[in-house]
Amino acid sequence: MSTPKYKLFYFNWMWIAEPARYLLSYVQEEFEDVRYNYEDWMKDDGKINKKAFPYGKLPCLEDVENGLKLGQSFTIARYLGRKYNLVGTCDAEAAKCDEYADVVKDMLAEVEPMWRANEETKESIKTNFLAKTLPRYFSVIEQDLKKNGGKFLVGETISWVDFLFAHFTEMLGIYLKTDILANYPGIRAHQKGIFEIDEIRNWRSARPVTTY
Ligand SMILES: N[C@@H](CCC(=O)N[C@@H](CS)C(=O)NCC(=O)O)C(=O)O
Repeated sequence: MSTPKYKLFYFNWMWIAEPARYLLSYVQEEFEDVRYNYEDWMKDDGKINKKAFPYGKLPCLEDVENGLKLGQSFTIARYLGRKYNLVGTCDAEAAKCDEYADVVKDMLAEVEPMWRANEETKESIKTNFLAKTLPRYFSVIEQDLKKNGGKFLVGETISWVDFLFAHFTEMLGIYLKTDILANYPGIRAHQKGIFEIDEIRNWRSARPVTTY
């Protein structure tokens, strides 16, 4: 068996590591998909060497060929995008990829406090998100997609942010238990198009089943 070129370390979730898994599947690079048990990680009993990972957090991508151990999920996805020419065709397109990724980051920053919030706070975060945050960003991206032909967010070819955006439009819907794409047929079609790519469909049917 050949040694995989990459090791991706995360928990047994999709959440912020899944765009990297999509990208590695799309470019058909073998990777070791290392999944820690979150409860074991949080025990802090020294059995897991957290210092081996940047900032003691996950995900971490190890690029075996050059020894790089990279933290920060969006940086990991962008790194793979750069390595495999999935960053648009000019600086302006690369910047638009970054812009859409930062939109996702803004949305995540609003919903992530729900993990630790009590029921009442959870409900108010969700209500605010669905009423204000989502329309603010999705109405723009819906139009951008339309202007761009519907298949890809940026330019005429697929980019790393297509995988990231398709993943989070699905993940946020699951997390909020709401059909967040009901008013955004263009974003729904974009997500469907990305998930129908052979390599992505294959990964989605082979990956471990997890809720998040
Ligand atoms: N901004 C970072 C966030 C990383 C992060 O907070 N990861 C969480 C899991 S989603 C983690 O490692 N939690 C365990 C810990 O902080 O010890 C990224 O996008 O990678």
